[in-house]
Amino acid sequence: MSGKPLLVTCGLPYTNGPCHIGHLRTYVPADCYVRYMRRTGEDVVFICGSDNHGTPIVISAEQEGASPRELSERYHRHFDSTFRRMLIWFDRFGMTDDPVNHETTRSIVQRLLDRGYIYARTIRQSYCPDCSRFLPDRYVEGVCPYCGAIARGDECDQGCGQHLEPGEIRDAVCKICGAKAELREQEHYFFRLSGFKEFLLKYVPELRGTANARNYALGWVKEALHDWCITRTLDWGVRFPGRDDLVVYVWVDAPIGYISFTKEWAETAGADWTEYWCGDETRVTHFIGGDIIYHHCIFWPALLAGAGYGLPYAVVASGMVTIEGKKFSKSRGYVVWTNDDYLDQGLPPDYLRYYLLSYTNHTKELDFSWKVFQERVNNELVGTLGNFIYRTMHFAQKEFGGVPGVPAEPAIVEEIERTLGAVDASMQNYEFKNAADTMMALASFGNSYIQNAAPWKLIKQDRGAAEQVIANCLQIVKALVLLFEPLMPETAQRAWRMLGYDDRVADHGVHEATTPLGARAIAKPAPLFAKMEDAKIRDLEAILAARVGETKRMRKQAKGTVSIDLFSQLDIKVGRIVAAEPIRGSKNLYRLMIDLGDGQRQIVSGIAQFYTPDELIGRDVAVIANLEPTTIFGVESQGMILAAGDEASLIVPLRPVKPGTAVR
Ligand code: B3M
Ligand code: ZN
Repeated sequence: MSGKPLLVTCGLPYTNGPCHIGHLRTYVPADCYVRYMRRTGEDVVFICGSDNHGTPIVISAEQEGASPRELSERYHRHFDSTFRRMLIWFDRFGMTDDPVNHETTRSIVQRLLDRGYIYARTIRQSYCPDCSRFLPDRYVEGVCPYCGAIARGDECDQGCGQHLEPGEIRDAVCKICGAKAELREQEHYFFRLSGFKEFLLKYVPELRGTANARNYALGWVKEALHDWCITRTLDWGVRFPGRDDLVVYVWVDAPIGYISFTKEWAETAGADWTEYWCGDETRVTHFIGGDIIYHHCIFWPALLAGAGYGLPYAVVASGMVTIEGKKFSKSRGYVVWTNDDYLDQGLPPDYLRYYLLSYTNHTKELDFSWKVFQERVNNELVGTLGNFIYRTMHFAQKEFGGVPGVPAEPAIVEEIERTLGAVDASMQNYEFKNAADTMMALASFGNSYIQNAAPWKLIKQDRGAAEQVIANCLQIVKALVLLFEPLMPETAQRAWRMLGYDDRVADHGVHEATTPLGARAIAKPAPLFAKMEDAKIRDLEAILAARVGETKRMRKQAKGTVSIDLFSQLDIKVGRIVAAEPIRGSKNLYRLMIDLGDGQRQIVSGIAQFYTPDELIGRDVAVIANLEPTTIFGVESQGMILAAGDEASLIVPLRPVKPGTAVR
């Protein structure tokens, strides 16, 4: 334990969609870590909030006919209450659109401007001539310049995953009206990330947290660091100082939210926020999804360093979630919604918390499946942990009316101490699965011990010996309850009550696991966990299957229609046939030369059986001009002419138009 208080944060959820199991994969372990650290005596503040800015929220709001603020408030409340239901309890859950964050962001940006870390540069950026507006981020769609996949303006989300700077995307199309975007000049502001290479080469290797965060980040720092454009032409967001037409990029004010929410918390708690964020050594620990390592290990520390703040101490990055072995996808229906699919089905938060924490290592991919969920609940929670606690307490209550006043034997205390040490090492290293497994191993140990010692037989010959056995078992129960509290707080509290305590288990340190319980009466115990029945699991599986089937059907139907965006990506023009000649070796093909206004194209077309070259030359026809070139009979074809029916009736303009005129 170092002198400084610990500040733990979780990545901020965007306020444009509900909470799902993918979110929980980060928040549940963070909450578990916070609870555990508190129980070792650390002073911990746990901070999060909703991320309200950025184009996806503006676009979602536009689609719903709400304002971005209204949409944000709605989802903010949703996340706040859902986290509480999942027993993820933040000390402060703020909003990035709140005044404190506007002020803090502007003051940090101003400081970076003053220090020369932010500079202005005129860039060419996508602009929609029809909407008369610049098109930031997701307002444009086009082709990734790195891999050729269809991408959105700020990220190649379906291809190589590259972050795209404004103006980088090719063949950009306006998301609002579908018009071809043009490039226009505008003055923007850049963060001089390239100037932080030396700093990051030193900082990143020393960063605490999980190795995946460090390793990925270091690889990227070694490759190249580009300056980031940190302004956007939007109304929604934090105004860039001195510019009415620009807001800062969402990835600037979102992490600054961590500071703002700490300030908000400190204000009500009567604490000093600078203790957490300023000075050489902070204990700021960020829990994030593995997809935002770049932002947290590279961009954010550079921003903090530039502005003169303390630097994050640790970054803990979780692996992705898959659903029944399939890639997590909201649009394909492979998603488990925290409320609809889990909590509102009457399932206890603790079961899901346990699953998420114990399924696999924190940095690995986690598959969620209802079958595995059932197995873990029934075998581990009901069969091992619940069973041991119940049989111990049942026997103690029935035979002794409660906890006998005998202390546990040294061998038992040692076993508990070994467990405490191993759990602590795992927790300190963010290895939640190992911690959970170690705890469960203590429950298994308890089960074997009580089975072998068989106090129900022993009591018939030697009541004192049976009393000792059950005192030993009760000590293990106490240890288990204290240890499992960070994972399953609700169940642990219930078990604590059953042990005859009337205060909060969370107010007790884990080191109390070995202190004697003291003689006390206990009431008749009740089982802590309930088995997941096959019928219930089938219902839950059916909900998921129905959603996947439903979205599949919707996607199939959608095959019949094409979005205006997609259509407008086709470059259809009127072209004049200026030459036509047969291709050697083929009965059907002509090599056509087509005038498209801006030059000639060679197109191979299968119409030789229906027209003579003379019938074709001089004709105007509809041409798809941006089809990927292909080679037919050894001749390159750079487009396609349109024709109807079995006899290739050519599509020709009714009234004369110039070659190159767009078909719309
Ligand atoms: N709002 C969500 C994400 O990309 C984003 C996190 C911000 S953390 C400062 O996972
Ligand atoms: Zn790409």
